[in-house]
Amino acid sequence: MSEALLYSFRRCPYAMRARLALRYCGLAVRIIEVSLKAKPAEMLALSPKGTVPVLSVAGQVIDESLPIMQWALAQHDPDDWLLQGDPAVLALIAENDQVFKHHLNRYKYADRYPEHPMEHYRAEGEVFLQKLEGLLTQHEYLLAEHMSLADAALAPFVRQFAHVDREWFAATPYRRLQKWLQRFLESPLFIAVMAKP
Ligand SMILES: N[C@@H](CCC(=O)N[C@@H](CS)C(=O)NCC(=O)O)C(=O)O
Repeated sequence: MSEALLYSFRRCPYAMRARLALRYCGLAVRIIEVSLKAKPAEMLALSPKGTVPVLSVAGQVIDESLPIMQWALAQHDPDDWLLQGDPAVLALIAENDQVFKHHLNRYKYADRYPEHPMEHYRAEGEVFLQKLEGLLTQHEYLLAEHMSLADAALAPFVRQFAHVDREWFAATPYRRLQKWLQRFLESPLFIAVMAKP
């Protein structure tokens, strides 16, 4: 197989989750850090829509983060991140991507959405945090006793939400979620994918 390339942006949560899965599966991938203000022509030639991450491997281009993760796990999934195809994994990721992400954007950039105060958007996003806290009362990780695709796909977004106001997040009653996030942030996998190029 020719060298796999990932066009990435270090702080983008979608690119983060793609890097997590690619590193976890153990395939050698060259990461190309791009400037979102000046995207490389080679990346746009592969994927004109201009979002990161973009994976180019063996003549194939995958330009959405979740399919990149699924491609990686199809190559190698030593710790059963796919949870043997449990549909709860994709359902939780869909809720994250379609609902929680929407509230996260409004909370993070509340000044751009002056129809409501920041607390309003935060409370909307908090509904999902409550759901995750409930899941963590059942298992050590979101859907199992070990990390899965769901944890890797959601954690970069929960991290962003928590970091908008760290003191607020630390003061919430979501003790299990706080511990889950902390464990993720301190994991060798996350630290490795966040290393500066
Ligand atoms: N649905 C896409 C979303 C990717 C996305 O929106 N990435 C952002 C960065 S976090 C981006 O590239 N935005 C284009 C830009 O800012 O020009 C995926 O899952 O890969």
